[in-house]
Amino acid sequence: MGNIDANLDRLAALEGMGCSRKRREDPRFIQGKGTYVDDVKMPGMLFGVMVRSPYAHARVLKIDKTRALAHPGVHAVLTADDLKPLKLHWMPTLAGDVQAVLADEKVVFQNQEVAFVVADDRYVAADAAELVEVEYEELPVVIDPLKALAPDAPVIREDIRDKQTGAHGARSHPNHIFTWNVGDKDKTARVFDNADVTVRQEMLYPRVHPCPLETCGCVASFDKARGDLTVYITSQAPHVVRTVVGMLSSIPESKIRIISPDIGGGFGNKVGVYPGYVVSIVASIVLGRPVKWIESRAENLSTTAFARDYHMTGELAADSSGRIKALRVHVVADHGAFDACADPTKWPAGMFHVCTGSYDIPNAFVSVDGVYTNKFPGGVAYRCSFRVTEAVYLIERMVDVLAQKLGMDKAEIRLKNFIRKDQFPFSTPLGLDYDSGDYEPALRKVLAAVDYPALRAEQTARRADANAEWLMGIGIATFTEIVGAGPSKMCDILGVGMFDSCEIRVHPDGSAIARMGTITQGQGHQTTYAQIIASEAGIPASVITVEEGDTSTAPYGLGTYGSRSTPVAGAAVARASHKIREKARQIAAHLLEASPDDVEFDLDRFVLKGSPEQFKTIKQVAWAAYHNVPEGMEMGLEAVDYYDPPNFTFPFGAYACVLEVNRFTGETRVRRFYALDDCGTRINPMIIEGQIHGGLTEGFAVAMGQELPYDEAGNLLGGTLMDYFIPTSFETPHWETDFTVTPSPHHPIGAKGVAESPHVGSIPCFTSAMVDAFAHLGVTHMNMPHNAYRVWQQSRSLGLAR
Ligand code: MCN
Ligand code: CUM
Repeated sequence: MGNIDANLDRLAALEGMGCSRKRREDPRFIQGKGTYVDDVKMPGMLFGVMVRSPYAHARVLKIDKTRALAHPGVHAVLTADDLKPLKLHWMPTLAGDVQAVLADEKVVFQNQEVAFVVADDRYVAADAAELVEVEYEELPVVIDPLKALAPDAPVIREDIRDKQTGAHGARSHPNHIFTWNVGDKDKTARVFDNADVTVRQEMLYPRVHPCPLETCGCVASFDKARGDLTVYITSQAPHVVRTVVGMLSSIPESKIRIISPDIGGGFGNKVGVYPGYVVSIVASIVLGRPVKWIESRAENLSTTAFARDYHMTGELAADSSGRIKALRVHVVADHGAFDACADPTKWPAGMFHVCTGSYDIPNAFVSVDGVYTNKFPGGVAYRCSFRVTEAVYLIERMVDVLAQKLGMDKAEIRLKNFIRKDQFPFSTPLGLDYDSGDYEPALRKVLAAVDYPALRAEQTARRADANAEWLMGIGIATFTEIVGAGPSKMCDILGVGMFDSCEIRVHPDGSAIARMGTITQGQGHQTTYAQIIASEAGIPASVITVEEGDTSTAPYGLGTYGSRSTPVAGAAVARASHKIREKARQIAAHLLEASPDDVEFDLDRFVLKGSPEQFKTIKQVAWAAYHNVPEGMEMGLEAVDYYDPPNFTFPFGAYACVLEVNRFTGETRVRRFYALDDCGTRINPMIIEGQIHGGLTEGFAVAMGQELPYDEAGNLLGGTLMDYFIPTSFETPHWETDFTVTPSPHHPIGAKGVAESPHVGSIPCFTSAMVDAFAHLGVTHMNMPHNAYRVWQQSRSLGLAR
């Protein structure tokens, strides 16, 4: 008994995987002691402010900087003409397109970067920006992506008007970016032709924005004497920024240091390289002084990486029993005026082809047309797993629509079509190989938890009551996520494969530092990576420092997005830990004067097999590593691992939502939201729950209120927080969470990513519940956002409200 207690004490002291260790980063943050980019102050630092276009599409006839330059405190006003000799007026995007750094002869979206004013402080720069006189000639505007390919549509990108092929194949129109087809078109068509039942539904996933608390920004500092460039930057991928800056500037990467300090939320908004970064660097090189640029909220909401804007049409074919036979999808994807989608996969619609979802659908065909419009660029951001949000929304909506047509229950149709546990690994008709899953128990657990039959009975009673003011909607979503970009044969950024890395150094006293190629923006990496090392190498998490974000110290890595940190870098941590453990075992054997084969790892020590009283702790081994190692072994105890995963990981979940909808006002109340997630091996249950709460809250925001609409002239309506919905604790529902554990078979510790799942899964669940409130009246779909005004309109159109 005593032994077991002692072992439990040793286990607890490690704070390894499975332990809800408190977040190590929070004491700093809650005391206001974080260091964000805007906290960085350098001697002689200047400030840059952008001059932006008021028009969505216009020729730039003339830029007069005279008055701005004469303003006291102004050091420079940069325009495209100044960048031209440096060949920096255009830059490559992550999607194989080019983007104007500063407008070159024309502007193609409202708030596009036109000039950059550098001055002693931000106020002076802002005043001087007003003095830059730009003469525009307005051009006709294309806002609706469905009209972008019309023969007479205005040409947005005159720079590539005659380019017949883009980064993803043939282009059919000057506003056309790509057509991406996946699946078997003819076979799918035949199944549709012969199906018992087919359904078709158009839906819009509106343009939204992740709106992180901290906007984008940087401090660029070029040291002329040393020829070194240092950039503090809000980046989710600092090494990638270094490589891009190296390519653009021809400064060797060894002379570039990119530092992502604390980041106040990224959510995919901080993956790309933005004009503000580039011009700050140029300004610093030109002026020889550090230059800071920080976006305003409005600039962030109207120029840097939005999300979605997917106009989707889905079709399902099924037999009369509800067995799905085929899926067909067409998408018009609005990428804005430059294709700057932060999508590192080789597919132009990212992982959209996960849209067969959790279901065994034998035939599928998907076609996506990417188009240019006069809106700001982006598309991949906001807990999206590279278009999985859109894919899951589509299939979950379609399955609901089919159930309605067949008069089937929406839980039943899902249970009928799930991929079964014994079918994994499962190859989908669109070419993905799901690693593991166990969908049915997950949904059954949720149905039991919310007492689904009772909810349906209550709803039936409510529907029967003609005077009921509150309608009741029940939503279900059972989703399959795809995270962990990625196998480098499928994912790269500008040619760099998407491995990730970890370097661990164990110091003589047994404490350690782990340096990572990823960068936390709030996900708690400093806490959780240490837990993996604790479990896998026996070093207590409390003495492990985790460092990220400085390219001069961290091993090259591709950064944090697409919930890839756990599936990719987490695997590198485990494997580096195993290397440490193996070397330590050899040293322990040497100290125990035993053969390494007779020595085994046990939690925090190395034990002589058969005599557990004879052991060396990892702490003792660490000390020995610096003075007493076996003959011929290098001193020191460190390891590095670069991990290129063999496949993605496929987390999944089952969600249920109960919504109360006021038929007179359109007001809604989330009565219950139950989220069951399966992310394989769980490293820190508390952090997972926090991530899920965050993702659900953002899902609620998107489903219920967020959108970035435009008027016909290309003016962004709602690009400030006066209009853009950010839920506070007041609006946010109460979340109930649950889990199952289905490890990934190919990940060294069986872990899958989790951070985006709640966002991906909750949004269709909200819509499912919203539509369900009106389903008995024949409604099959309602577009987001489900704000009170729009819901009231729906209610009124059905005669339920005045
Ligand atoms: N985790 C775990 N066990 C697992 C999986 C994850 O304990 N099986 C823990 C990890 O150790 C990590 C956290 O959960 O501390 C998230 O891990 P993971 O799912 O691997 O996702 P990433 O760390 O790669 O985070 C990226 C993801 C993305 S793409 C967006 S968008 C998003 C999100 O994280 N942006 C965020 N969550 C965010 N949370 C905060 N606070 N801020 C953001 O900007
Ligand atoms: Cu798609 S948002 Mo996250 O990948 O940073």
